[in-house]
Amino acid sequence: MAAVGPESVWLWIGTIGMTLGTLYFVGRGRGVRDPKMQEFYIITIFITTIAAAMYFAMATGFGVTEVMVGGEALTIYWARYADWLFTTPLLLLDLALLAGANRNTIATLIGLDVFMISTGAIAAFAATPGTRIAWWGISTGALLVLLYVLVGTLSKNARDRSPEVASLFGTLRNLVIVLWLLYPVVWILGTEGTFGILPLYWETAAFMVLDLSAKVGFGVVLLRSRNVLERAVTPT
Ligand code: RET
Repeated sequence: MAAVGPESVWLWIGTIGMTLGTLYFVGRGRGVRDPKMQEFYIITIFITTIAAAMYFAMATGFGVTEVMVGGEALTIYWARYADWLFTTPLLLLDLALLAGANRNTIATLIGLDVFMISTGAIAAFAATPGTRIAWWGISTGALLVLLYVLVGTLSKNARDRSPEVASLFGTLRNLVIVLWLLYPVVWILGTEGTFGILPLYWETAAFMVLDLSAKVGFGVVLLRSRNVLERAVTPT
C-alpha cells in the first residue's frame, strides 16, 4: 500500500461532493412512484454512492498502490478504475433508457465501455512507458467508437421519441462528449502517462472536478427535468 500525499485534499473534497450528491438524489427521489421514473433515480444514486465509496477508499490510502515503471515507483490510484468500471456503464444506461435504445444498442455501448475501462486499467499497471501508451491508445479507440454510437444510433433513438426528450438527451450527450474526452487527456498528461507534464497533485484535482461534473452534474441535469422524464417513460 502506498502513502497518500498532499493530493488527499482533493480526494476528501471528492468524497464529500459525491456523498452530498447522493443525499440530494435520494431526497429528490423520495415520493417518485412511477417504476420507470424510479429506474433513473436508482441508477443515478448508485453512481454517486459507488464514487463516494471509492473516493473514501483513495483518501484513506486503501485505493492506492505503487507500480514500478522503468525502475521508478509510480503512485497508482487503482480505485478509480474500480469506480469507473461500474459507474460509466450506469451513466450510459441512464442515457440509453432516456433515448429508448434497444437491447443490442445498450449491450454494444456497455461492452465498449467495459473494454475501455479494462484496457485503461491495464495501461495504468503496464511496466514500460511504451506498453502503457499502447494500451492508452487502445482504450481511447474504444472511447471514440463509443461516442460515435452516442452521436449516431442513440441520438436517432432520442429524436424518434419526442422533441423534449431529444433536447434533454442532446444536452446530456454533449456534456458526456466533452467531459469523457478530457479523461484520456488528463491521464496521458498526468503521472500515468510518464511524460511528467501534470504533477499528481493537479492531476488528482482535475479528475475530481471531472468526476463530480460527470456524475453529480449529469445527475442534476437528468433528474431536474421531471416532466421531460415523465414523457420519456410514458409509452407512446
Ligand atoms: C482512461 C485511460 C486510458 C484512456 C481512456 C480512459 C478513459 C476514461 C474515461 C472515464 C470516464 C469516467 C467517468 C467517471 C464518472 O465520474 C481509463 C482514463 C480513454 C472516459 C465519466
